Amino acid sequence: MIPHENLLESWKKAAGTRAAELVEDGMLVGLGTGTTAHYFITALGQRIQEGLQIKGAVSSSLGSQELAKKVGIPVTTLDFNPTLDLYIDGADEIDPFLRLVKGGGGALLREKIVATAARRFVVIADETKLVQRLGTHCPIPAEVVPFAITPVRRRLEALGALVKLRQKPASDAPFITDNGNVILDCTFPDGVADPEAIDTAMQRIVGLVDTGFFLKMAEEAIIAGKDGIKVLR
Ligand code: ABF
Repeated sequence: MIPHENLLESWKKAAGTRAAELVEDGMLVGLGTGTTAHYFITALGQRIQEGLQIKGAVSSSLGSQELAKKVGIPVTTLDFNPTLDLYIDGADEIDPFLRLVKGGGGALLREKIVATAARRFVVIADETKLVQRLGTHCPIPAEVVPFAITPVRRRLEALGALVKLRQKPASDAPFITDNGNVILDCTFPDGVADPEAIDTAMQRIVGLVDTGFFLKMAEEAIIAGKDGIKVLR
């Protein structure tokens, strides 16, 4: 059953707020993207208003950076601070091995760059994001150089994917990422039985910049749902 929207929002807020408690004085923090990360960033801003002093935060999207500035979080870049202490971000799907699909918001490449710059990545989500098999509820996004759309699409189809060029909401124009690329959303009809193998095959396609698979990256998940908050490791 799909939870009522208000309930879903309260779960996202609970996960985001709990994650803000992980931030300590002097940390360099990675800020995720999406509605759950939005609650985290807002809660972190609140803690900073109350006296928490972090060294700085790197955002995984221009949208998150704007929000961070608005709520008083000191922003920095990976050029000044290439190693972060902690990255907090949402996900579209989380499997029992903490393998993730991300990129529903289109920020997958920067999210992966920030995630790999961090010593610790904690994923935050409501319980509707938990799946037994990745690719069950959402497509696997691939960020692709616009020049290569057609050859990349053919190679993805040869891997068994149904491929759709992502469009801007309520428009015929393609969605363009913060890096000037497009997104090809790849649906695997029975989900993805072997994410590592499919990820490796996708990554080999020239012109495909990165995939929305985040494998062996998150070490912890804060999941909020009808029974409260659970931490998965
Ligand atoms: C980002 O936001 C993405 O990687 C993922 O697609 C999405 C999750 O969004 P939400 O928290 O709004 O469900 O983290």
